[in-house]
Amino acid sequence: MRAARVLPWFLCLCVVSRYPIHCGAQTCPADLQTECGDPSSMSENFNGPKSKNPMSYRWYNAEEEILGKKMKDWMRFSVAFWHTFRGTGADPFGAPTKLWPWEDGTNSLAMAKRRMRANFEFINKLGVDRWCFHDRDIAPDAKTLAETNANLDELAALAKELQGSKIRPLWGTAQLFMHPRYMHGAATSPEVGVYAYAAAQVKKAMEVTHFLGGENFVFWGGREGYQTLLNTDMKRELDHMAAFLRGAADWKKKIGFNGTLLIEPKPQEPTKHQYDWDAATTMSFLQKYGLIDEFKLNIECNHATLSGHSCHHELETARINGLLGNIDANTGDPQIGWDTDQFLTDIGEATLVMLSVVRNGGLAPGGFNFDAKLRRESTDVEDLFLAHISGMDTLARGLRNVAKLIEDGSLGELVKRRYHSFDTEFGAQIEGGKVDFETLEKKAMEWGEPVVPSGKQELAEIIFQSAL
Ligand code: XUL
Ligand code: CO
Repeated sequence: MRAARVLPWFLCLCVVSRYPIHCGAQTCPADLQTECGDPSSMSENFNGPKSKNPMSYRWYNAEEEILGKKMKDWMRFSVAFWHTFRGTGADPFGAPTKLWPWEDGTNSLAMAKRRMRANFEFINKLGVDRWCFHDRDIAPDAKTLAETNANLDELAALAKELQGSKIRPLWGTAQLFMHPRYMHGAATSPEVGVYAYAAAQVKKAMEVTHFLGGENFVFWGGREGYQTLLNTDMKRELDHMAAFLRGAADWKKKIGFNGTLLIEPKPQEPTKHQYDWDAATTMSFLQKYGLIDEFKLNIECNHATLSGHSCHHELETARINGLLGNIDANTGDPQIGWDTDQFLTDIGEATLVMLSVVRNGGLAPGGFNFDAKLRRESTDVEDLFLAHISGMDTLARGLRNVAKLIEDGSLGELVKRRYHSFDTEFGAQIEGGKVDFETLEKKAMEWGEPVVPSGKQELAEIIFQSAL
């Protein structure tokens, strides 16, 4: 029997890895009949920065309090099912490279269940409490929508059982870009049947997310955009997208789902121009269509750099407008122009990201979703652990750096000083919108040529660097 042949694979990992993690307890064996064991987690595996064991956390100490919150509550880490369990390493030039021991090469329901068990064993061992999924990653498509929904229900029931009382989806979403029916878009497809199908898919995916206790629901407009304006009525498509999102917000209320609805901006790929280009474009769309109170943003760092911004810029744009809901934690490659979805390993970048998170007072009910994948050439099961540990440690180190910057106070002081001239009675009147141009002209005449202070950028950079 195949199920019997698929050994508890993480047990195998314990044997083959050079870096033993907690190997005693195996959690949910691939054999569907066997009960799940007691999961042993790595989250207590904090060995500190001097550790030479890459299978331990050096900076992430889940229970440690930093800036008034436990690290785990600042971070709210989540594993992305699609990268970690559906990523094959295939690219336009080559075949899959990741032949995980639990995969049988089929897209069957039984395989989907085995994969789901692998997912929860991984999450438990990593010691995180959250996961993210697309409907179609976790359950196979069938011939009809009704049959596909039935598959999804089966997988949702299994996921609920495996989640136990601790694990929840950070967010769920509907995959509206892979199937050929969505080639012109989903909500922005010119074909009304596709619009209806997409709505039905979102409706069901939201119900499943709600059933699993999910905290957010994401809309990434995979193919909501255009390849050429010559064949596209942009206004009509944007109107359709707004109507679609309105319908989703209404459905959320109807089913009593309290999760946050999140839009994930991305400028291009797969389309040449995606409508949710960046945080500012998405915000203006939401404002125009009266949807601004129904949605927040899920900022992805690699998407930010594709749009010509830094991740910090996108986070701050979302934050200062009360729209920072979640972060898809990843990074791109400065020499590659597409969405490489790499785990974030740059400490400076992580510190800037955490600066926004701390200023936001945290992300809850959002968190950090590792929308990141192993490189094509990384093919060992232990690489999945190493990648997540490295990503978690990098952000944890960023948080520790932010604590240092706040404790030191000189960066905050430098910024405060920069606007010092507005910290006056007259400045306050301007900021309160109470000063007209005639009064300003009078002042300009009276004051004469202003003395303009230095921007102190180099000093700001020195202060920042000293915290890393
Ligand atoms: C694609 C991307 C997606 C969304 C979810 O670039 O980021 O994985 O996060 O659909
Ligand atoms: Co993403």
